[in-house]
Amino acid sequence: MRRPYASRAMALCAAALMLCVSLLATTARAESVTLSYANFPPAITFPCVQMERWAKEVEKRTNGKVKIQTYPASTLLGAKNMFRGVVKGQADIGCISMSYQPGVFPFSFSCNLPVGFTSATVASLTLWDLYQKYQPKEFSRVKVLTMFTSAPSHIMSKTPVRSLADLEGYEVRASGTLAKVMAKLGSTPVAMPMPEVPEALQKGVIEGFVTSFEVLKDMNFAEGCRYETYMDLPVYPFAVIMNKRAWDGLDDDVKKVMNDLGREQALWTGQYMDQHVIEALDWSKKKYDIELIHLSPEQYAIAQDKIAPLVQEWQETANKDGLPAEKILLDLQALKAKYEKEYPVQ
Ligand code: DTR
Repeated sequence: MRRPYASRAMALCAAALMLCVSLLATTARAESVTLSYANFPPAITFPCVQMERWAKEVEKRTNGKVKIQTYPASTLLGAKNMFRGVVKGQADIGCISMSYQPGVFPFSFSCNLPVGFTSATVASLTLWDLYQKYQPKEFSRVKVLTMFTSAPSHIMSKTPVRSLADLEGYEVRASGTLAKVMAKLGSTPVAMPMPEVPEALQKGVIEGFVTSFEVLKDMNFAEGCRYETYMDLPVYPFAVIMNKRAWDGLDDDVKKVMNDLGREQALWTGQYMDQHVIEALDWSKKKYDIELIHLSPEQYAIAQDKIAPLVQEWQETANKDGLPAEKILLDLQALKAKYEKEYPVQ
């Protein structure tokens, strides 16, 4: 029995409406996607400052097609579960400090060694170029969007460190290779992610910590740690990683924007970091009258000699992990020399 005309017309209208809704939804999907970007330290610190810059650039360069919802200060994922969280898709994007997971990132630790980096700019470009060349398997489960490093590390402490003797048994926060560095110098390293340092200082668990100077301002450490000892210790490597399924779901034009940003963001972050260290030291001197301490040339040389063997130790471990360690170190030194010429320290 044929249905009355009216009900056939209503069925057609319903089908047309559903088609419009699905077309609108597809267009909307094609128009914009929002990606979550997790970060672990406070919003004012340099890993989060670079995150906000990257997010703004992606939104601008994709004409608003991609929006980035940022989550600083471990509000979505913390330092210790960042890598696993991104692999599992709990965040689309995340920033990791490889030094928090010794043994997991043997390749990245090449740039966490006492190899003489004098700036975050040179170290960041070196790390990025090495990653591009070697494509290490430690990042095979994610898409790496960019990489960068801290500036060289020094000691910031509640009590002054004026000689290596002052480091004997000295409880100091240091992660990754910097923990081994501090042990070689006779101190007692206590490894923890940066966000845990304020409480450890306040509770007296540590007397000081080792990292780059900008945290004197960014985390107001200058207030409680007024003694800063120049040590020219290794930088800390970072990577910004993306969940592979989220990456695969992006349109090709968006992937091109993000790929083009990779090296640019490494350079931007390195240059920001080097400039911000200068600003932070100036700010800390004016606000808290910090004391900048230089070891004697003899003590400085002894310290550098004590930690130099860590390079050979990494080489042996990295070879066991199947990495061409000697080749990586030769490339590292060549890239470092190239970028020191291109970006001389001010
Ligand atoms: N201390 C190293 C690297 C680092 C240097 N500045 C910051 C600021 C916020 C987080 C980490 C860092 C580290 O703990 O990874």
